[in-house]
Amino acid sequence: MNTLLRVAIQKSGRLQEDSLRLFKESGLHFNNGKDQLKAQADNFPLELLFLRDDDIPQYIEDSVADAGIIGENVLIEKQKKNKIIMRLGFARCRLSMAVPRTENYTSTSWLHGKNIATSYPNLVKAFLNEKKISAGIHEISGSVEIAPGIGLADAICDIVSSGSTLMSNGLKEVETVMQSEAVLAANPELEEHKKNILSELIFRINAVQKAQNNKYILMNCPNESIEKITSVIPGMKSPTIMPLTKPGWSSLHSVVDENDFWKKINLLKSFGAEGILVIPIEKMIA
Ligand code: PRT
Ligand code: ZN
Repeated sequence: MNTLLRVAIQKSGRLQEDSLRLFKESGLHFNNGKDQLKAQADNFPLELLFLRDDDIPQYIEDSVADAGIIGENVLIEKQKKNKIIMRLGFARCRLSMAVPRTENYTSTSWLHGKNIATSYPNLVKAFLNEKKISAGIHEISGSVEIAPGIGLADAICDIVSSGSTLMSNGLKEVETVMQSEAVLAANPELEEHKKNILSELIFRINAVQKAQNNKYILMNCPNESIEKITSVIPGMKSPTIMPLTKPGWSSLHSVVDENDFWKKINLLKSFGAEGILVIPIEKMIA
């Protein structure tokens, strides 16, 4: 019986660094370098397999890998027996339709009867069906953005991040087909002991993600403001309050969500808080 959870990650490319960082932050340690085919953690029952991202859904379906990290765009395009376990928040991008800048595009009906070059034929087909558009799909595996320029297609459907690739190829983005980010996917029928390892991994990734979205915050405040400040930053249960040697003042410690941090800072200052320190949290378990 293989007692290791086998997790496939991209061998090289945009997903690799963040995937490895996620395992590292979750406390997993790998001895062998990433140049090999696989790497076994020496402090957790998990083995990494380094593969091309496009192959990962098939390997998961075939149980060669139990789980994997891939772009949602690839996962959905491949239509394999994979279940999304959690979104990972990196490699954010969108799959978009683009046409030559000079075209007068006003709605999806422009696409009717046109030829669309893409590496994502299934996703494009689904989009066209939903919009009730009949168009040709020309599948190509790379450099999709040059297709209109060389007369291969009228439009393209490709991954866009900053939009600069489209711009430098004389194209404009006209429709978003899907938003994507890296996801952890798994075979839906894992054996019990592998499910348990996956659960432990998910628990750790959650703790890391939660920590990244929160900051530890310390400040000095007049005692009469403690109640008001607590209502703004209640922390995980309630803030820690410690008296300062200066009479009438306390040190207040709490946790604040990164996203509304700046909004709250001004409020805290208006309540008389001083010497505010904000510190990153490494792991957070509620
Ligand atoms: O070799 P392998 O097959 O494993 O890798 P790959 O070349 O197929 O994939 P890779 O590493 O390029 O991308 C892996 C995943 O990263 C994709 O499936 C997406 O989920 C995600 N991702 C995020 C991106 C981008 N951002 C991105 N910008 N994938 C590709 N691009 C490309 C895009 O294809 C286009 O050529 O970047 C260009 C557009 O970028 P902008 O910034 O100019 O708009
Ligand atoms: Zn690929």
